[in-house]
Amino acid sequence: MTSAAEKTPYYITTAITYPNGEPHIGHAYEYIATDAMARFKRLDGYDVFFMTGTDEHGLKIAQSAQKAGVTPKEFVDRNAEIYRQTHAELGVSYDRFIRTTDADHYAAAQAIWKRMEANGDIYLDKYEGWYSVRDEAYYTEDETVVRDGVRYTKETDTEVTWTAEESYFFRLSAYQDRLVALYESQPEFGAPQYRFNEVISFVKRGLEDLSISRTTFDWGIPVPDAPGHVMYVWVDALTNYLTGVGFPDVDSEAFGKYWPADVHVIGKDISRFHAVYWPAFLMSAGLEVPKRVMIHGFLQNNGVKMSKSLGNVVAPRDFIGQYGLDQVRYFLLREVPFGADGSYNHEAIVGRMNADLANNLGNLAQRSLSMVAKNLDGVVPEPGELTDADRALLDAADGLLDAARAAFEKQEFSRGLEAIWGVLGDTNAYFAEQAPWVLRKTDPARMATVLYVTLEVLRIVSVLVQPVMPTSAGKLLDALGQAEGSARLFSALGTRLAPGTRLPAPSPVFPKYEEPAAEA
Ligand code: ME8
Repeated sequence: MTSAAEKTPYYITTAITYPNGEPHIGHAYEYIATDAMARFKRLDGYDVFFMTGTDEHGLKIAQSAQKAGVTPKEFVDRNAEIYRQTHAELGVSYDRFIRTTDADHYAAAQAIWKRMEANGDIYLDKYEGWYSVRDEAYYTEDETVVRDGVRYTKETDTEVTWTAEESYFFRLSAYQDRLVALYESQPEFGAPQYRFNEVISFVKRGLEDLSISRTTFDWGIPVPDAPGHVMYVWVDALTNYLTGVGFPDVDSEAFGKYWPADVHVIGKDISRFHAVYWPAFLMSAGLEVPKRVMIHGFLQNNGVKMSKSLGNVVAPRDFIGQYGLDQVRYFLLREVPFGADGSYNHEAIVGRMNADLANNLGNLAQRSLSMVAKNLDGVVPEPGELTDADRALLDAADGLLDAARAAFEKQEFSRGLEAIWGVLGDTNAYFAEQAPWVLRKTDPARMATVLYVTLEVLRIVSVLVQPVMPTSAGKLLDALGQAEGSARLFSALGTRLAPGTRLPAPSPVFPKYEEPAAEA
C-alpha cells in the first residue's frame, strides 16, 4: 500500500472563466476534459489537486455589472454561483473553486508583482493604443480594420477604442531568448504541437513590453504602492494558479508538493497568455514554470460558431438534460481529438450513444450478466482451461491500462477511448462466435469460461472508463460485484475477477436514445 505521503503529486487546472455571461457547452467541454484527466490520475494512485474557478476583475466585468445595475462585487457573487452550479451539474470533481476576489488571491497577485518589480522588470511609462474591452488587450494599428466607421481587431473581431493612460510595463522583450530556450528544453511545454508552433513563431518574431496596469477604472487588484493603478486583469488572473497552492508562502506544504503545475488546460484563444506571458512572469518572479500547457480547440454547433446573436448557444444543462451527463462526457471526449476544433450535432451524439454505449458496451454487459444470473445463480464462475481466443482477448484487455495511460498522459482522450472500444468490438465478436447461449446446452463448463472472460473484460473496461463516465461506470462495477474503493482503482487491474463473486440482478445501464414521438 502506498500512503498518501508517498503518492506522486499532480496539479491540474482549467482556465478561470469570466463570469459575465451564461456558461455554454464550450466551457463545459474544458471542465469535463480536465475533470476526466484529474479522475484518471486519482484512480492511477496520484495525489491530485484540481483547481477551477472564475476570473472576476477587469473593465468588462465592471461594465456588465453597471449594465445590470449592481456593484461589480454583487455581480460576480451572483454569477460565480451560476458557474459553481454548472460544475456540480457536470460532475466536476475539483478540489478548489478559486475566485480572483478571494482574499488569499489578492495577497498572491501583489506578491508576484513585487517579485517581478524587485527583479527590475517593471517600469512606469505612458501607454497609447487601440484597446479592446472585450479582449482586455491593446492592439497595434495594423492588427485592426475599420468597418462602417468602427474599428475592430482582425484576430478577434472586437471593437477597439484609442486609449492613452499612464501604465506600468513588464519587460517582456527581455524574455524572448529565455522563452525560446524554454520551448527547446521542454518540447512538451505546449501541446498539441501545431498550436504550440504558433506560439513559438510569435515569440521568435520579437516581443514588445507589456502594459500591466490600468488607471481608467478601479475594479481590479491594487498595484502595491501605486495609488490609482489596478493590475491588468491577466497578471491577476494567471496568478490564480499560484494562489491555489499556497503562494506567496513558497515554503508551504502545498506549494512544495504541487508547484510547478503539471498541466494548465486552456482554449486556443488564450494560448499566448499561458505559453508566453505566464512563463515570463514566473521566470521574472524566480518561480518554476508549469510543465505543460494543453491547448484545446473550440467547439462549434453543427459547424457554426456559437454566438448569442445566432441564438445557437447551448447551455450545458439543456445538453445534459437531453442526452444524459455521462453520454455527453463520453461524446465530447471521444468525438473530437483533444486540441482540434470540434463540432457537435444531434445525429453524431445519438450515433455514439446508440452504437458505442447502448450496443457495444451496455448490451454486451446486459447479455452476459443476464446469462450469469439465469444459468450460474448470479455467481462469477471459475474459468476452465483457456483457449487461444480467450487468451488473445484477455491479453488485449490487459494492454488497455498502458494504452490509456499513454493517451491520457498527453490528454489524447479520444485515442484512449478508441483503444478501449476496439477491445469492446473484439469482445462482441468473441461473444457472438463463442455463442454461450448454445454452449449452455452443449458444454456448460465452456459457457462458464466464456462468460468469465467476458465479465473480466467488462470489469477492466469499466474501471478504465470511470474518469470519463463516473456514474455509469460505477453502475457497471456494481453489477460486476466490485465495491467502491480499492477494487475500482487502476491497481485492481493487476489481479483477476474473483470467481465466487456474487452479482446483483443486472439492469441496463445505457438506454438507447429514442427520438421523442412527434406531437400529434
Ligand atoms: O478566457 N469551445 O475566460 P473565458 C471551447 N478569463 N472552449 C471555449 C469556447 C468554445 N466555444 N469558448 C470559450 C478567459 N472557451 C479568461 C481565462 S485563465 C488565467 C483566464 C474556453 O470565460 C476558453 O478558451 O472567455 C477558455 O479556456 C475558457 O473557455 C474560459 O473562457
